[in-house]
Amino acid sequence: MSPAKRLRSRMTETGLVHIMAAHSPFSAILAEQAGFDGVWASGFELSALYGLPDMSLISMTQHLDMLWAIAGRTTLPIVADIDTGYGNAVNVIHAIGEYERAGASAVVIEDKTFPKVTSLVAGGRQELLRVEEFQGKIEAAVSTRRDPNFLVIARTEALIAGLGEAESLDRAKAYVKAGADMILIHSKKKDPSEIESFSRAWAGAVPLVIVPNAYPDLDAERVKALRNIRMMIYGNYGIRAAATAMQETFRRIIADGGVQNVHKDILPVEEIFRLQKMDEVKAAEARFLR
Ligand code: SPV
Ligand code: MG
Repeated sequence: MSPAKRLRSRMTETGLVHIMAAHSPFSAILAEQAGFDGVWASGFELSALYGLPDMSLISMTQHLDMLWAIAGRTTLPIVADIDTGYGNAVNVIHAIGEYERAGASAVVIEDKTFPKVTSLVAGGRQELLRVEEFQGKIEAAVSTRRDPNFLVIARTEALIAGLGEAESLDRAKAYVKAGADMILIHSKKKDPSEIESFSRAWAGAVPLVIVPNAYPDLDAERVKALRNIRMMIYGNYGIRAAATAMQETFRRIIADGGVQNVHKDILPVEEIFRLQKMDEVKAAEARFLR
């Protein structure tokens, strides 16, 4: 069964899949071992990994290279964050072909103009595309995919842009008409009221996706009660967790004048060997090195 088919089946079986942000093959390995249903090839996380803001500065090639590397180290389905699709509908056609070939099971395309501005930043300049133009991009994505199980998820940033629920609902319905398999509704409000209200008002034919980065209180139990959200993406938790650990450890090493204290508080190198599958290398050495 293809990873895309597995992702769809898992959504049907469990009613809600949990997708963890990954910015590297290593973080995808950790997500798989923790028990997530899939990984989110996050634009925000990869931008941060390069020390850059999430403003369309990372190229499609950089993102694709990382996705390809991730696909080589995890069996989990990969949901690719392709931002605005790197241009117009023609760019989307090219992108879908490349992302499917690289191993993605789904793409999320957002209805902002290129270059985009990261969604959660206070006072961000948020400009949305005309609905008809974005519909063309969704139609282009749907008609390009080869695997019918490959998900095309349309993301509306209407709430992020401050355009309100009615505009968000209208846009989401228009994107479903264009063939979107799911709608990602994003909000930067610190509480989940916008998302809960949208979800209650949503009578569309397809299920919803959320990214509870700004409103962490909306947990799986509350999400299930809303009944039409089938995917939760933990959009920046990988890089934030990594940054927390590195910041703290690096500070302590400077403060302590050495690693004598921190070494017992971080993973032993043997655990990294395990994650790197050193045992397989040793077995190959024993078998083939003559
Ligand atoms: C990402 O992780 O790249 C996202 C989610 O798109 S957010 O940064 O919250 O917009
Ligand atoms: Mg993103």
